[in-house]
Amino acid sequence: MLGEVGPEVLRLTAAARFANGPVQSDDGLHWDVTALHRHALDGLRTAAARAPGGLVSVGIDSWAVDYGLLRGGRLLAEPFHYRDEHRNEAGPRQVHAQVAPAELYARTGLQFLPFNTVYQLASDARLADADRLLLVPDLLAHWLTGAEVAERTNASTTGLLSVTTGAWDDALIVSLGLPRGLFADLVDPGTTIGTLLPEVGEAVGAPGLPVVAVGSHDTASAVVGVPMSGDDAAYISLGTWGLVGLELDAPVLTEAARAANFTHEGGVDGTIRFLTNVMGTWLLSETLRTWGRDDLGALLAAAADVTRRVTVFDVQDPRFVAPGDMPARIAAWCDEHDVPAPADAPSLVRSIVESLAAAYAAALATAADLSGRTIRQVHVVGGGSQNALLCQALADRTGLPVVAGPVEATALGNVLVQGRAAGAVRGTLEDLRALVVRTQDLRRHEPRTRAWKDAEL
Ligand code: LFR
Repeated sequence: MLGEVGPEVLRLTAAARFANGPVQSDDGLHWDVTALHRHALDGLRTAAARAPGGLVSVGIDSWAVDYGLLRGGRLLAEPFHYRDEHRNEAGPRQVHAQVAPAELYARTGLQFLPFNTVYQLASDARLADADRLLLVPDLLAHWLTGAEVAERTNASTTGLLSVTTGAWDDALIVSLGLPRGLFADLVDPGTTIGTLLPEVGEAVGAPGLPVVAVGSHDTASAVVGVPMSGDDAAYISLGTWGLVGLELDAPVLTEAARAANFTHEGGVDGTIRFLTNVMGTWLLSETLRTWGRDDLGALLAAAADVTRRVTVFDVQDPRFVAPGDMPARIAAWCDEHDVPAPADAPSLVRSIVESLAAAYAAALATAADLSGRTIRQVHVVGGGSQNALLCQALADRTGLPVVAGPVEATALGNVLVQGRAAGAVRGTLEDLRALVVRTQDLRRHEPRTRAWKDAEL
């Protein structure tokens, strides 16, 4: 994405878009990070050619938890993909035999997800050969600059960072038998990581371009781009996941928070994202992939016209995490729970939408309970904010206004942090968000009383 940032300007244009699917190998599900790198360089070249006065900097964000292992600066193999049913079984067992879940939570504040880096490492045979671990954005930054750093917001998703100090938890790393030297020095968003290596700068037409750390965890950047103010707003960063929560400045490390699986991820400017991972648009995209269709808009329009009540199922059931035939998995869930499975495509899509909205409403209520905050407004950002049926269902179920947008909150949060580092904009997160409000298209959904009760079976 090419971004333009100034005191009254915040604009994005897409320089390149490309698919980023999983690749199945004998040893598990992988990312094709080599292809990602190539596409990123192509995009950078396009962006450099289009930027009127040239590029000022580049910042990288991606999904969290996954990593490349290196030896002597070289990648050992394509990184594993966290949505691997089988690889995720052994890790938690092994780690919990060494450190109890309650202690892990007290030290790191991280929710239990079987694919947290700490669990993936426990069953990664390649670890013995590695001398460095870099999370995906840090790996790309390494290829651009030669530097090896660990950007702090993303490092917080490894399960190895202290929630109280924000530093690597050395004692935990040692008690899990991990080599401390694997982990690079931490940097904060806004720091310059380095400049493009001469051959890279040449290839993309931007010699000497600084690479600036941003909230390199996509959710960290997305939450910078949430147009909220005050402490009564909640957010849902809605992409493949629905990340539902609040921004806090102090952790809530209670047993209730652990039981509810609420996490404390590191945010930009030392903030804490107190949230839980709920299923997101993954359920819809895998359903469409199974059907061989790409007309989500038409399906959602048909789903909006469904007047029959539909089944609300548990979108958090672990069977929905790995890639596969979601319509069949939903039908199996309904069978097992003795409720009618949706009979046709529009009903199935409506059932997914109502089930997601119900899960988000429940997570929002839990966030309010655990934190003692009152939520008066919900922001939905990311690709899923374009799903008006879902945003309206959420307003109806929570009884709260839902503000939808911006769609590209992550890219906006990324360029805002770069813009601030370059001195093009100034201020706190509140100031950056006010700029989002002044410049971006937002849509408001008012709650309709009891409408959802007519939709649910
Ligand atoms: C969203 C996200 C979530 C993280 C999941 C796996 O894209 O980054 O925040 O829990 O992907 O990394």
